[in-house]
Amino acid sequence: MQLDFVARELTIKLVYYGPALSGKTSNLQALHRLTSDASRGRLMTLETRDDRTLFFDLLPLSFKTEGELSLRIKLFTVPGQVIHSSTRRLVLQGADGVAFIADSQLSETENNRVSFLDLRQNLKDNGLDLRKLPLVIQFNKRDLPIIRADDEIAELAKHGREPVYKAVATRGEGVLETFLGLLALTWRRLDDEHDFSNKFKVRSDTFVAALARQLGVEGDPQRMIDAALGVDPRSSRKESTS
Ligand SMILES: Nc1nc2c(ncn2[C@@H]2O[C@H](COP(=O)(O)OP(=O)(O)OP(=O)(O)O)[C@@H](O)[C@H]2O)c(=O)[nH]1
Ligand SMILES: [Mg+2]
Repeated sequence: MQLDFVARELTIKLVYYGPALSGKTSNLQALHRLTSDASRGRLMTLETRDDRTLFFDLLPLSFKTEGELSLRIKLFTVPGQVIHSSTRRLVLQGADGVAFIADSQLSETENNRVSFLDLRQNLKDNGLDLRKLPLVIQFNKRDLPIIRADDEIAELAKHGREPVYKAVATRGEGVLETFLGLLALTWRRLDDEHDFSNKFKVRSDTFVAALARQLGVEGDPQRMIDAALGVDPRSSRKESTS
């Protein structure tokens, strides 16, 4: 998070993390397609011909809030391939929230697990604690045939500490839900810590809905956020028992 108090401009950083080919870049591409140009900047991607992100993708978004605050959001993806660990660590620096994009295919279960451990380690190396960071989980590729069952994901969500969304990123399904859920969670955390809504006269309860409207989101943003399984993104995360 960066705050320019004089310009009244807040910049927050959200990172899409996960194993190789889970659909992180596809999420940003879908967000870019689904939003109007008024608030979104250019999507910058750098990949090889077979869809592998080499460094990172970046989608900048900017908003004028109802109060006196300008908000800039920088959405990053990390490169999922195992060899790019140091790049992932670099991209994670200063992250305010993370969306973990898991691949629903049964064959990818182990890769998801390894990537989640890698996230925890890279956060730690950056002085961040996974248990304290705003985090949502997306199970992507729900359209493929051999995937983890809905029941199993519901069960995981019930016992986990993070809101869980299901998605088909290539069709844009679940993409706005995941983004708005992460934004709601992250805003809540920052506002609790820094009292931005009071300082800048921003209405906290309608904050995410107002931003969603500026993004040109069709449909009810609140219902999209509520599509989460498990923990409600608008409430605090359950305290860790481990
Ligand atoms: N069937 C299906 N394919 C998907 C879905 N999401 C992404 N893909 C495909 O999976 C491949 C990898 O998607 P990317 O978005 O590039 O994956 P990534 O997570 O950015 O991969 P890295 O950059 O290597 O970490 C592409 O061929 C996508 O078209 C989905 O929901 N369903
Ligand atoms: Mg990518």
